[in-house]
Amino acid sequence: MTGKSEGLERAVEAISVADLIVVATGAGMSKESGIPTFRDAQEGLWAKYDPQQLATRQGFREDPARVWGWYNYRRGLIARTEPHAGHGSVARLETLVRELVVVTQNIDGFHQQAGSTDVLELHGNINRFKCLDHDHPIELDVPIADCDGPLSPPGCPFCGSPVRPDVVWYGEMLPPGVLERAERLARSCDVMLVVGTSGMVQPAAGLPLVARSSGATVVEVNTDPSHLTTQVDVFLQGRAGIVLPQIVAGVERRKASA
Ligand code: BV8
Repeated sequence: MTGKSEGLERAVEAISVADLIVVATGAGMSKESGIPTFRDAQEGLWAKYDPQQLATRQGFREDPARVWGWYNYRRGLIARTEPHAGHGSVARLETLVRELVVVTQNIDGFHQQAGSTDVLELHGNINRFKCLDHDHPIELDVPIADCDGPLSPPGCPFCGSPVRPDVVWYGEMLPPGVLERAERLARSCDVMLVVGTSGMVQPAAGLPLVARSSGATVVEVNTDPSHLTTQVDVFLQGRAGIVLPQIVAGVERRKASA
């Protein structure tokens, strides 16, 4: 690991000459938008539940109203806030380099909202829906209910089974082709910028290691050391909303002086 300014310079240098950059983000990327991370204690009446119990098929089958109510609550949080400067910096960086793909574990859609044009959602999207039993895509508008508690999910218009969010729950496989594309990108990128992930959830947590072993420079931005930190090239300790604009400013300075 290196000192902060030395690390920042090294990251800017690697990014400035890269052909392909992958920006791999986790829940910490949206923390400064006011969205609690998975490791944060849950708030309010959800405090007594473990997200890893709620974000499961079994949890939904056991108590559809509890899980559907939790996703409705989270949809409300996301709808009431917006992407922050860090998301905007990732979108800006895309315009400064040859090719940049965002590979996110987040389901909030903030990268797209901030202007990133190539976003691979490993774990789906909270505002997309399907039915539990047959994955029928649910095109109808699913309004955010003004309640913070349990809520019964609507029935699928095709088969009647409960509607669920189109997200990847624990114990579920990632959508076909998504992991394959993510691994292809990890193997071929020149730089992987890993932002706001504890590196605990597989298979997402394996991607930085694939990138590094394939010769990429791996740069991590996190407020705290993560499960990945000992295996990255550069660790920039700090908030995404502060460090990412610093990286982009450095890349812009290099481009201006080139
Ligand atoms: C799979 C969508 C094959 C839903 C999510 C036993 C049985 C079954 C499975 C497993 C098992 N053991 C292991 C597994 C595999 C399991 C897994 O990895 N479990 C872990 C917990 C041990 N994985 C799976 O099940 C995956 N599927 O493997 O299929 C399979 C199938 C069956 C059996 C075996 C294998 C599917 C995983 C997907 C789960 N769905 N999300 C929803 O969101 O509701 S994951 C969920 O956690 C979110 O997507 C979140 O993004 C993600 C990961 O967490 P992080 O993003 O890293 O967030 P976290 O809170 O952990 O950390 C935040 C970080 O940000 C911290 O480091 C913090 O310091 C930092 N930070 C905070 N603020 C800031 C910041 N950084 C920068 N700036 C800041 N301001």
